[in-house]
Amino acid sequence: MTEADCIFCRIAAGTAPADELYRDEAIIAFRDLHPQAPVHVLVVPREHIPSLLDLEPRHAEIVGRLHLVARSLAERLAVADRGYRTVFNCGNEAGQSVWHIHLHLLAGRPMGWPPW
Ligand code: IU
Repeated sequence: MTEADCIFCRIAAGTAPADELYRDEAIIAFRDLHPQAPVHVLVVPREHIPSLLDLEPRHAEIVGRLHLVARSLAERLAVADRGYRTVFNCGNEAGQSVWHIHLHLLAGRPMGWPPW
């Protein structure tokens, strides 16, 4: 998988469509194409990092910023008070299907634990 083939790199570059909610120099956020909750947003670094296993110490700030953007979107979408869930899936058994890290922001319905 090269960056040219990566759907999230293409969305970040503006060459693939997405229902975008946020964009800055390092992060984009857009609604998930197959939402699993009334609010389901993906918060994505523009840098192509295939998996959490590829994180390096230099990524510490961007990973923290993904959570700050998720919180700000939860507030903007008026779900922060009820509660929301953030999830990174890492690897096949965790259900990762797009190999460019992304933080799921899910909200708008009660959620069970543990996840299946
Ligand atoms: P996962 O954690 O890698 O499984 O999450 C990938 C998500 O990306 C999944 O929820 C898909 O519905 C979503 N998605 C998308 O929003 N737009 C796309 O073009 C593709 C996947 I491909």
